[in-house]
Amino acid sequence: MKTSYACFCTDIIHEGHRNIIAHARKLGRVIIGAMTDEALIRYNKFPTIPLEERIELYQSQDGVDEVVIQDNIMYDKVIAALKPDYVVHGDNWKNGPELAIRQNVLFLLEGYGGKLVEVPYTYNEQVKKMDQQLRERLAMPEYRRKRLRQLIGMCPVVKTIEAHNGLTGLIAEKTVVEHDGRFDQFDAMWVSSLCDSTAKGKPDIELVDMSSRLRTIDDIMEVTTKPIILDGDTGGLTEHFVYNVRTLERLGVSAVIIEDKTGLKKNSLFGTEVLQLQDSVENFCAKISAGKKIQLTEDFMIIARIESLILEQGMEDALFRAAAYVNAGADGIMIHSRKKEAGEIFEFCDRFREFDKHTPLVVVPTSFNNVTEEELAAHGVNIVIYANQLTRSAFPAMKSTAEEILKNHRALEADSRLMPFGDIITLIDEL
Ligand code: SPV
Ligand code: MG
Repeated sequence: MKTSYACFCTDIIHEGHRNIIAHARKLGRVIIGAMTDEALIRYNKFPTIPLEERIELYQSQDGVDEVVIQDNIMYDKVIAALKPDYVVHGDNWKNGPELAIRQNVLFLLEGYGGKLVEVPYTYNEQVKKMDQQLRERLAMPEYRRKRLRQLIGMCPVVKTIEAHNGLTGLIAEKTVVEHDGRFDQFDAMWVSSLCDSTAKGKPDIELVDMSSRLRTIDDIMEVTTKPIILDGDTGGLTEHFVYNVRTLERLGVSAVIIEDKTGLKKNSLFGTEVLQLQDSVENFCAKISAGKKIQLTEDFMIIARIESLILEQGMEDALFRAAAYVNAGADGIMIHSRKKEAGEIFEFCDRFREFDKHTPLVVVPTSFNNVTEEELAAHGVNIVIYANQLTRSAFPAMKSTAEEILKNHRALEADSRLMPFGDIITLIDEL
């Protein structure tokens, strides 16, 4: 008997999937591949049910004979193992990054005379509604909040990009690339104090107050599902910080990072060029502990950010503080540096890992931008934050366009650099 294979990356079964199963059934014995979480999250939405439940779900469908695990987006391993006579897939993978998967399948099938069968993609009101419901579920506070911890457990590094409004949130949410046969997307979003302030035309000195920051978070949450890490600046007064922890946790924010500075906070990238004061270890530990005591879920994370290297207080001070902050209850440590090379970050991480194997480490490679995620992961880093690159790329583009229009007294000359409006609105979901 012939065999047909289809890979599923879904948490729900709708008409489209049933249609694929029915087609596969006509061709032979039906084997369904269940994509592992680790493979799934590099190009699809985060799963809302565990792999075991997905396997059961697929297995329970009429017409399915067997379910196997597929642990890579590319089909090499699974096709080598099964040598199916047919691979069945929807016909909606002929454009964009997914085209590479189609080519991979065609190439592999050609090797032994297997065939690709493409089924017209089913998209109707009911399928649309089910897709939307799934997305809504991912956006719910109780699902979104815990996702950062889940990702830390699943990914070599949690790739995080800055977002400061709905549009940048959508870019963080939806950008998927295929490069050299590998898919990638961001895992989480960073609501930067620098970029949130800059977007409002304000300096990054804790001037933009929490109500305004919450407004930004809400705008992002409205249109995204990925977890959010808030740049909480110094956390403010401990008496205020505890209220903010409660609010953030309730909203479904996954983590707040607070930095050990006090007084008028300036952006770290100024380093010692401006007056900046580091908080005492005792005060900062008390703030962390107060925040941890007030939170209600196991999900929410308070991450302590150490400014010792920025303020040239030395490696020993940074490591001493790291141990103290973890002891005070910090769920993670962010170590910051404004050196061009990652040497001091590597040293900190290596030495930190000598006495703490598990507490997540966070870095922001803005100055030391030649370092790769793989190198950072090899030194024990868990979360990498690209903290300001979207803002810094958008600003010069907008400024040049404004100048071009002024110079020419019309918009034609600027046009070649503009994205057609039709492309922008494809980003935006309609209900
Ligand atoms: C931010 O993005 O606001 C940060 C990171 O705090 S940095 O600008 O590098 O200090
Ligand atoms: Mg900041």
